[in-house]
Amino acid sequence: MWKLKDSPFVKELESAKEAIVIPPFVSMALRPRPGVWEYARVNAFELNVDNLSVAEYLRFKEELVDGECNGKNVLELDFEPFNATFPGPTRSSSIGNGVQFLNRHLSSFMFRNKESLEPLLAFLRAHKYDGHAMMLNDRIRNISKLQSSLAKAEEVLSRLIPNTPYSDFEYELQGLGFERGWGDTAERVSEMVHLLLDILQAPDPNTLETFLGRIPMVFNVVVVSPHGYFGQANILGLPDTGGQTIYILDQVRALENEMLDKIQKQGLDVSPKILIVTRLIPEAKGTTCNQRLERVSGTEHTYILRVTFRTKNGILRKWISKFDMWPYLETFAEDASHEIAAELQGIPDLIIGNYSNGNLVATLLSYKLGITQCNIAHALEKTKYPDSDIYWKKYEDKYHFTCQFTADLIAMNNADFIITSTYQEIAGSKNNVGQYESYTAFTLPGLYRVVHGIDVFDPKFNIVSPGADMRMYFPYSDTEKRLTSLHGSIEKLVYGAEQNEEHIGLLNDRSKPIIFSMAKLDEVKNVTGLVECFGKSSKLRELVNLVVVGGHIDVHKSRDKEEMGEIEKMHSLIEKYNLHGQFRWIKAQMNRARNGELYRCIADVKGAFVQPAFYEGFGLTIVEAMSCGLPTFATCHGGPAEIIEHGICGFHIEPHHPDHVAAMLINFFEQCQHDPGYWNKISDAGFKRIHERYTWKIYSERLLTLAGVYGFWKHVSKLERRETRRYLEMFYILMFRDMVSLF
Ligand code: UDP
Ligand code: LCN
Repeated sequence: MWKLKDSPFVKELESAKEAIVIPPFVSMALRPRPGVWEYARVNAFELNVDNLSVAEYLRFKEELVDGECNGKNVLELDFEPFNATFPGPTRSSSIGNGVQFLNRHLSSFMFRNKESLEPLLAFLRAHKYDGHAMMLNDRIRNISKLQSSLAKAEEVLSRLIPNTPYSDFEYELQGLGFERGWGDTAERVSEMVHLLLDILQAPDPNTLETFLGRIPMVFNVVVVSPHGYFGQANILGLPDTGGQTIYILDQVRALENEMLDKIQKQGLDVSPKILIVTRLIPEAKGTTCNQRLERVSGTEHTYILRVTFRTKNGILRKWISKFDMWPYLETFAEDASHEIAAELQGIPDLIIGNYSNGNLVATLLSYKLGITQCNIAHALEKTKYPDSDIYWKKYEDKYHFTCQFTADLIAMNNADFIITSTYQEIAGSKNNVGQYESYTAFTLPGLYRVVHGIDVFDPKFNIVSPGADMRMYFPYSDTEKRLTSLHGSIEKLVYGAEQNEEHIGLLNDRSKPIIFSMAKLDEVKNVTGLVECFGKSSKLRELVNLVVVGGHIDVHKSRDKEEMGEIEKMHSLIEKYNLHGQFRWIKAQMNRARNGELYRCIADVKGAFVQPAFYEGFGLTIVEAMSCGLPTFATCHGGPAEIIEHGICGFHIEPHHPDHVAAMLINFFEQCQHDPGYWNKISDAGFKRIHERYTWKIYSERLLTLAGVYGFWKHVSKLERRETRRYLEMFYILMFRDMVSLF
């Protein structure tokens, strides 16, 4: 028998992500696969279906907002025409691998004949550091000469033993037209020479990527992260200060090591420099955020450079929320450009923005200085707050999302490349919309309508996942490295009888494993949801204890409204479910070394880590816990769904169904009771997963290769995107400036 549910129409409906009902019409946004959208309208009276254009759909959607949509001449933003002639991949599975696509496409295009190789030659000849030529000198003026010189160099090098230092044959190569930058030994120079000869003969995208990745192009890097308290001590748990800060501090260490290694291997004697540009906060609350310059520990050439926020009325002295920063950023960027120039005695080669505010500043700087721009979002707020675009007015006072989404559009379209921690960040999954994808088409009624905001197929997107600092987050079984001197203080933290501002609650039965969670006490992190789920399940409470780290215990110590609400909720849950004896709440912990050991101590008692957020951009705590060998249960909404392979190296949980979460935890701990090998199996697989995919070493190698490749293509092709930048400039001046003037 024919069933309605098997009909093509119902199949289509299954891909609907949104439906708007304004009788007699039902308009739908259909998403047959990640990154691909179609729009349709059903007339429920006449039972017919029409396709809609994106603009028609958005116009219909605007009708939800009283009267706002009636304005006929709404500003429509459309970035599609700028990229229309530039192909992108079409398969959803290729999203996030932009560099590969770009190399394949552009190498076939560029290497059609000898003339089309000229830009490569110009690029190699333009290479300089501090005014000194690198790679090629004036003796090589055309491709034929380059080819013949390479052949001669090959001959010279073949006569040398592989580890002959560059200085021994520098003079001879210089005579052939080569300068430093090819390698530090005969062996490495000869590898580079072969790579280039191969490219000139028969270009292959992988060879091209290896060659470009090796050319020393990045010596000075600027990383921008204006919000929160950016420092190295006493900052975690302060407002707006979490994973992003950790990410950047780990990132710059890894990047410096990789740059030093690369520079040395290419035979150069150059010191790189990395500057993290952030806000200087005069009232720094016991942190170093009032210092202009601070060296990053564990590095030689990396500094935090702080620049004040100022207006015509003077310097802003206090911390302000990331949601209120928009009016300060243009002046901040201007001031920062002078400070950067003073520190570097030149301009950076690469600028990396972080989060919406940092990416906007990176945009202003890259526009001004003409340098390669990389964006990192960490988390885009749009997907965190459902309908924050269409109902923007509801959120405006508290969050100023109009500024944020406008800044996001400008920054993501200006960036040369964007790196994300996961695929889902770009294009979601089969059923969930990606963070960037949510900018494809949306409307801010009364302000503007975006018909093509960003294309997730754009080859600027690349997945480069972060890791965890292995000096701190290593497996519990690595007994020799264990920080046993911290065990006394951890013991007190978890089991100590004292009830104070640092910790409350007791664990009466120490023989039980511990479920552990650590996060900022924001609503979206849903730590209170985990406590409630535990409180409600007598079976789970029988099997395990619960320990959570986060926020303040004393509500009067908090300065953050959202956190205050969560603190009060936590206290009331303790009473409501009478958690005494089975639950411990520890305030936010700032000592990362001890936090690493804490994860391992939880592993010692065969516990598990639970990350119950309603939404998590990436989730560094998950990588940390798994690095320590702690079996991990994490939200299926956002990045964790990708870090963990469900049932193999951890588990996905659905925070909206706490009963299921409890059942999964019960099932896990019961299984561990019957078969203690099960815990080890998940623990080992978790560690293996991180080791293979989520390390800072893999990250920094990749990031530098991308900087090289995008820098090259920007130089030699139309990727400079001048027309897009002009359009963005107008949008910035006419729209964004106006918005921030209303603060
Ligand atoms: N963290 C910490 N102490 C706390 C809470 C969090 O050291 O009390 C650290 C945690 O170890 C992790 C980071 O802060 O390195 C949080 O990053 P994540 O990506 O999990 O979330 P975010 O806070 O960035 O949303
Ligand atoms: C911000 C977040 O919200 C987290 O999900 C990430 O792990 C963190 O930044 C680092 O990228």
